[in-house]
Amino acid sequence: MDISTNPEMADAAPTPHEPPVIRREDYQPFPWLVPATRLEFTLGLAKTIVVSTLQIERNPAAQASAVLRLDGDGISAASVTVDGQESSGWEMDGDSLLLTLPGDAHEVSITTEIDPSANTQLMGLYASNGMLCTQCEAEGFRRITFFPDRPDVLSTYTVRMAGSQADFPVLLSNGNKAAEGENGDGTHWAEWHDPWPKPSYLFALVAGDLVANADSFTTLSGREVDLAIYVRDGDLGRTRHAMTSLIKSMEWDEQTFGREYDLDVFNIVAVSDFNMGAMENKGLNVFNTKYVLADPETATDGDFDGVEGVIAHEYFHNWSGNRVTCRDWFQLSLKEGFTVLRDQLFSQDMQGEAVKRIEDVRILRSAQFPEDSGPLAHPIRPDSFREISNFYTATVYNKGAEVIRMMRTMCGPEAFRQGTDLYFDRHDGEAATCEDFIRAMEDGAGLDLSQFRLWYSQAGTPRVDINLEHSGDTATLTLKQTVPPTPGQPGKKPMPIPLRIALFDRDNGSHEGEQLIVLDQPEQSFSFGGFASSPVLSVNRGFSAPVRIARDISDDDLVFLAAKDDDPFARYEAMQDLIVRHLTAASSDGLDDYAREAARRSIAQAFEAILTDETLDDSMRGELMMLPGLTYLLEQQQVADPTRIHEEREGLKAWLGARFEDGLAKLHRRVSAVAYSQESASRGARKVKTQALAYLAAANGALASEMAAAQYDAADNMTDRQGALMVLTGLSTERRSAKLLDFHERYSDNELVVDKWFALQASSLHPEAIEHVKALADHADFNIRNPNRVRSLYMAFAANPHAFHAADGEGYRLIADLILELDPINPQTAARFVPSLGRWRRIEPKRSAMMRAELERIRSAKNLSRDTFEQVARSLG
Ligand code: 0A1
Ligand code: ZN
Repeated sequence: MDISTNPEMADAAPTPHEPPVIRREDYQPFPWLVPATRLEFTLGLAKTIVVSTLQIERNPAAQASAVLRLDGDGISAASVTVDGQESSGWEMDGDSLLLTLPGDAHEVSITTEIDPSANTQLMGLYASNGMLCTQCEAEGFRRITFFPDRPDVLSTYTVRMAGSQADFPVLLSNGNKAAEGENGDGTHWAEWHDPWPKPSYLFALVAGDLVANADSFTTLSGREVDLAIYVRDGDLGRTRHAMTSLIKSMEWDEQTFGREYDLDVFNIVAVSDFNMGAMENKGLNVFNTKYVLADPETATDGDFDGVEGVIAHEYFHNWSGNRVTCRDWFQLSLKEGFTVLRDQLFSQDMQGEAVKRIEDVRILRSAQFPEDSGPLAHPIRPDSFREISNFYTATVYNKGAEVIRMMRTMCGPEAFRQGTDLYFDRHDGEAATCEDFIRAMEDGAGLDLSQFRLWYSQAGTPRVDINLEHSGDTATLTLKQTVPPTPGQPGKKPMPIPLRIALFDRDNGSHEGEQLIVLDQPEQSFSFGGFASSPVLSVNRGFSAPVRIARDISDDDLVFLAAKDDDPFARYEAMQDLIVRHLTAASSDGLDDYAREAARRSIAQAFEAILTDETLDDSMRGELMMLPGLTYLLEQQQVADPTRIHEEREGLKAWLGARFEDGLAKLHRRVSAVAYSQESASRGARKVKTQALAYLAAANGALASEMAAAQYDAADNMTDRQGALMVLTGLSTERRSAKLLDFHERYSDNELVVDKWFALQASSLHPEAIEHVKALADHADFNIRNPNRVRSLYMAFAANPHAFHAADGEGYRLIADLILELDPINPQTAARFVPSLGRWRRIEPKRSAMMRAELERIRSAKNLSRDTFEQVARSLG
């Protein structure tokens, strides 16, 4: 029998070259300082020569060592000189270069030669559409040259690059341009100098045939900053929104956090081949085109928001990440959690707090909650890893942001600002730790965070059980917290959980003011006087703590809150709770017809109020109309049957669609008359337009197909057109193929829109979605080397429950095959598909066994990357 199909044998087989575990507690400062670095590049797509010259001196704060260990990855040194003399005193230890040095300070120069066109991992220096660009976070710099590639070694960089004038008319690096010139032989050169000491992960270089949208910004203290967004010719017309977002971000950070920009230029470059969203390299941010290019014709409202949020995120890193960086990669949340919070607060101010908060919570629950309750759970400050790329997670980013947001909730925005001011003052120019941030918050914001530190070390989403009793004129709230066990952390301590609450008088529909209570014991009671009758509890308002709430509350009270709560998040939450409860019950124990009908009627009552409430703006109406996502629903059960939940959810959608057919059609008509703009009312109109269509499609395919085709044809923007096509793609109608064809033809020269075309089909409700995905993998436009394209087909598919969880296991096989094919090409992207299979323990036994078998099959493959190995091993763990 083939070893790959026999789990026992696979278990028994020793794993060759198991990548080592790196532990936070083993941190040691680097024995050498590198005050200055000079890099000289002779650029070519297939051959680039790099000469790096490091000024080094002993680090008085570290244990002395005569050996300088420089990290490398897949490179070799053509020559090494020390103080100008060719050296023979070096050797390779695996990928590292070791150099024994006699003195306290030296100049070390190393020459390497690399082939960017062969770099399919997109880490280090690589080629994308004829241009050269870099990605160095977290450990890509070592693929360019030998260096202490760790975030606590800060150096000033001078970069000289030379290359063909025709191929690379634009030559960019970090900092300010110092000089440039032509060589007279068809090549030219530029020299850049970045005065701010930085770790190697913030190094960047770009060389290519690019055009720029240029603008300028004057900082609060009067510094003139030249801004430029570089894109390929032809994309320039779609950079305006990114530029506006950048300028708004710069203003906002001055006003809200007192942070000013610190160079004379700020450049952004868009690349089509990129593993993540974007990268905050000092003065030279490199972006996935997805987060730069947007115009109404080709980008949805969601895309516009994505651009604004990511532009802000990367810009904000200039302080939270670059001026104050991380001591080691275990501290990643120090820069990422804080920067996500900063970008969330910015977007709240730009777009409106209520809807943005709801969206952020939805992301947390669909991406981070499952991580926290699965085999890959880890604290926001992890204790160990094998491959750091696997820790750019929703936990480090989004839960990290929630943890800092809780600090802000407990001390208020003014004290919070004092805390962040102190943090930036104290640690400017340093590589800091999460502990440094916590101390600055204690000292600057006046918080006592001794127990709160547990949020940094304990994984798992706390659960809070809530009970409200009423007797006499007193309401007593009893809260109980449990933090579930997670891998490596069987027992947990109680954590401080700040909860914003309000008690509503059920007769007059109002409350006497919101209060903040902090649950910091396993169990605690709080009493409130002055209630002649039992109040309705609104809890975790604004989602003040990233916890699961289990509340003992009637459907009637949820209907009350869904209609009346003055906290928009709490109102949304009441609606969600009502539906989650029903769908969970219906898909686990099963419901008799009477119980199902009764629950649906409660939901309908709240739904009707939402459809007809004239005080609601459409953006908020759209949020309230949204059914809870499947991932979140799956989370509610210890062991779930995804198909069953999916069917119950679709069943409810169809039932609501039928019951409110007239109301939904009327709503669709009303909002279809609203003209396109980026104003909130117009965006809200588009949101509910497609929502209405989706409900109608579940109930009355023929009607919805006609309406969707009309919406598609009438659309003067991508939000409406994509929404209509999404609905059509899920239906078995002739219009489906006609419009899909039309869409592809219309936008075939726009990669980002073609990505949408792939994703729409891979995530569709169509019963043959899995067959469509298989066919699309052979489509001429599919390219496994382009991460956006891979994600648009396979991430969308892995998140499509009825297709991915197909009863015969075909969906699991497809994803496992993809992981195996992609791993040797781009391990970072391949490893990101593992978590979809990793949830096998929480899925019903038949599917669970098939998911596990696919993980075993991957594990038994030869030469797995560190990335994929680690994720698979933890998932099987
Ligand atoms: N620091 C970036 C995220 C990032 C991390 C790794 C990358 O390598 C492929 C790229 C980007 C951010 O938070 O935006
Ligand atoms: Zn970031």
